[in-house]
Amino acid sequence: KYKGIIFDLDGVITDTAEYHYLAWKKLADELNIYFDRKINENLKGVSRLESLEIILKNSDKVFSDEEKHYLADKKNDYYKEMIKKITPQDILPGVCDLINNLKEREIKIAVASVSKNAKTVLDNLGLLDSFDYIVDAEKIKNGKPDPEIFLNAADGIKVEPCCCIGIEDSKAGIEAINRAGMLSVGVGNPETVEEADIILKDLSNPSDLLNLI
Ligand code: G16
Ligand code: MG
Repeated sequence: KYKGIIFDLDGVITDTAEYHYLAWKKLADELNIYFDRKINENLKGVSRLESLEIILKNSDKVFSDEEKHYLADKKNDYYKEMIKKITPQDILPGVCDLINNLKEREIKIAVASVSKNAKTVLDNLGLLDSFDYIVDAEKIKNGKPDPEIFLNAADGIKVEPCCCIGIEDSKAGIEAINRAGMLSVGVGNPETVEEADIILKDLSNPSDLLNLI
């Protein structure tokens, strides 16, 4: 039934979700703004500027657009420094097996990430040429939870949305997959992905997913 699988990047293929958290935490600490892992769950899958807006809700100060761009750039500098160290060893357990199995079965695979750093991360992981299609911030107008990014990915691999499975670790991402009319698979924090059709701890056992196809 399913002919295409669309992977989120941060938190699904590799643990860059942790680096995003650490970079935001560093910025928030510098600004003396309260920020913790619970708040961070709402930032997953959300664009850089929207993430900053969520963090600034815990500050009484008013920031101009110019200041907001400066702060977002600063967070990105911290993040870019962290992702320099990424190597193929940072691919999460089971992901390579899964990719190889899907290719053998001629299932199309895509990446859907709103990150402007997606291609750099995939390149450092050695996965830039492993996918049939990649959609990142450049190709879309609306971020998750809008379904646009997943619909763009389905179009890119030429599979009807109803024949696609989307895999996500974020609340916004699961909503985007559901709204795109795809089967949603949530990994990671079960509360964050509670709206998913299927919830897995991680992808370390590829047959969890292969059994759905
Ligand atoms: C990712 C992360 C988000 C991040 C966003 C933008 O989305 O989950 O936390 O804010 O990208 O990233 P950047 O600042 O690098 O453009 P996704 O869709 O890969 O989960
Ligand atoms: Mg993610």
